[in-house]
Parts: sequence; structure tokens; C-alpha cells
Amino acid sequence: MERFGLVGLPNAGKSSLYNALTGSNALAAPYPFATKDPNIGMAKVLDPRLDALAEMSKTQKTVYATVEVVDIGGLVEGASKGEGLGNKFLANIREVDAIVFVLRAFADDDIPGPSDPLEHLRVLEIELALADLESVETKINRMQKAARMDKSLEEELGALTRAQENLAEGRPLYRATLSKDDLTLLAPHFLLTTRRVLAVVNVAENDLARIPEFEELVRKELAPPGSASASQVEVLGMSVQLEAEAAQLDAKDRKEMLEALGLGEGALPRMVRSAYHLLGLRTFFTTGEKETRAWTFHAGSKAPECAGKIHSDLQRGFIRADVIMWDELLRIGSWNKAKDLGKIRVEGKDYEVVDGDTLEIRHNT
Ligand SMILES: Nc1nc2c(ncn2[C@@H]2O[C@H](COP(=O)(O)OP(=O)(O)O)[C@@H](O)[C@H]2O)c(=O)[nH]1
Ligand SMILES: [Mg+2]
Repeated sequence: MERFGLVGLPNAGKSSLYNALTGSNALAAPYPFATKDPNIGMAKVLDPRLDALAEMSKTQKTVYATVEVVDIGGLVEGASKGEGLGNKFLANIREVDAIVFVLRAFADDDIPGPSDPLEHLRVLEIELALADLESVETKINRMQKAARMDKSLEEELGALTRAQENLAEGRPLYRATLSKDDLTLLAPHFLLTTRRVLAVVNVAENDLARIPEFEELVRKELAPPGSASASQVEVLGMSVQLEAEAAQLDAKDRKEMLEALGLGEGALPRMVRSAYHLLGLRTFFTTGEKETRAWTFHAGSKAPECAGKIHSDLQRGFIRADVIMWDELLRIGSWNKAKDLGKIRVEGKDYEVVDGDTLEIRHNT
């Protein structure tokens, strides 16, 4: 299961966003360290394609893909030096696949803290870079002696040293131009800033029109086109407050509220999809009268591996996959009709499944 960690300064809106994503009721309150221990919950990956297939199949049960979301409290300026809850948040960040920065852009006199998202970003990046710098320096010190005896460690030491140079300037590694080889050598070290980052800019509820402006502001700073971070980072603006209120409603009222505000399907589905995309995750579907379901797989996976997501027996006894792209199936209207029309492809064990494929696995078990 993939895990996203919400990281930000106090009162940026992390716990509110967590509640909106997971349908939980974690304490969201305007005082620091309201969140001491991390809240962990599951978020549904809402997907209109899945809804459409479920409707087509008149399915009894619709199962969405899920991701784990962690609301990580305790990051303040100086945290890497022991301020606030100190380094406690670091251990929690190490366990996530993608970091979600929550950057506050709303002003509210009753809620302490800066409302400049770039100020939030600056503090977060420095604290994470300093934390990585400390781990890298410890590792370099330990490795230097060993590398004198064992030349095979030299490359790794080189990668750590190049990481150190960047971090010492306060530059997170997702912004650094490190080679692919360096990144591979750094991977086992579980650094914080080698992870993918999604920045959520939390805009005031009466400032929705300025969302694109705020996104642009943060993108220009964090991931300008052509920079190293451009492919590692995404930026998304939303009013966390409104999204959280909408999330409390049932599907029909939610749709009405979001549409009345001109927010379309809302920002949460887009947020989860962006994080999916950053992590190289893709979705395939299975559909029938009993169940219509979205399954998560890594880009580049072959059909048997995807079959294994459904059940290990299907991978072991894999014979072939019957495949059709979700929208073509929807246009035709049913699996049987698609079959009669010869639109279902038969694919073997070397087939690379693509996002949106609808599958039926043939197997002998
Ligand atoms: N006005 C306004 N208040 C917000 C918004 N988002 C969160 N808040 C409030 O800010 C306070 C802190 O939010 P919380 O989610 O606990 O932030 P955290 O410290 O990052 O977990 C709470 O009182 C929220 O209700 C927003 O978009 N607008
Ligand atoms: Mg909180």
C-alpha cells in the first residue's frame, strides 16, 4: 500500500486535509502541536472511470483503490535542531512514499502563523534539508575509513558527498541535479528529500479565483520548467476548508456544493491522482455484475504481475488476459457485446498493462 505523508507548519491545514481525505475526525485546531502522534488513515482514490464502468455493469459493489494518508505533526522552524517536537516527525516522514507539503495561503487573524506560502515552503525545505544533511554527514564519517580499505565504496561515498554539497546549501535533493547513478546509490539511505513532493497550497475560501495565481507562485519557486525538480514535484491549489466541508456531505450534496462553487469534482480526487502520477502508479479495472473494482499497479508491470494483484493464484496459473480500454468498453456498452464485435484483445504474459485497461484474467488453478 502506498503512503502519503502530510507535512507542514502548524495551522497550515494538515489535519483538516487529512480529515477531508480519509473521512476521519482528527482534531483540527488552531494551536501548535494539536497533532502529536501521527494520524494514519485510508483515502479512497475517487475515479469517475470506475463509477462509469460500475453503472454500465449494474454492479452490486464498487471497490475503489485506496492509499494510506499520514498526518504528520510537529514540524516548526528549528525542528531539526530540536525545537517543538524536535526530530520526532522525521521518523514518520521516513516511512512515506510521497511527501505532501501543505502550504498556507489563507489569512485569518484568529489563527496564528504566516499566510505566505513561500515562507512556509522556505522553512519546510530548510528543515528537511538540514535533517538529511545530518544523516548524510554521519554516513560519510562512518564510510570514509572503510572506503580507504575497500575501493568499491568510493562511488557511494562520492554520491553521498555530492548530496552533502547540495544539502549544505539548504537545497533539498529533489531540486539537485544528481545523476541517475547517484540517486540509485542514495536510495538505500532513505533520505527525506529524495522523495517525490506534492505541494498543496491552502487558499482562503473566499479567494478561489486566485488559485491559479498561487499555484504559479509556488511552482515558479519550487519547480520551474526545465529544473531538476520539474518532474519530481507537483503543485495544486485548493481551499482545504471548503474541500473538508464538501467531504462531509453525501455524494449528491457534495456534487451540488462543488459545482455551485465552480470546483468541478473538487480538488481531492485530483490531488490523489497527482500523487499517484508522481509515484508512477497506474490503475486497471475489473468489472462485472458482482463487483467493479480499481486496482493499483506500477507503470511497466506485465499482465501476470497485475493478475497477481487480484489473487496470487491468478498470477501462478496465468494463461492470458482479455483486455479492452475502459472508454471503448463503455462506448460499446457491455463486455459480451464487445466480445461479439471482436473488440476484446487477447494478450499474453509479456503484455504491459496500461492505465485504464479493463481486464479479465484466464487462468488454470
Ligand atoms: N479560514 C480558514 N481556516 C482554515 C483553513 N484551513 C484550516 N483552517 C483552520 O486553521 C486551523 C488549523 O488547521 P489544522 O487543520 O488543525 O492545521 P494543522 O496544524 O496543519 O494540522 C483550524 O482551526 C482550521 O479550522 C482555511 O482554508 N481557511
Ligand atoms: Mg494538525
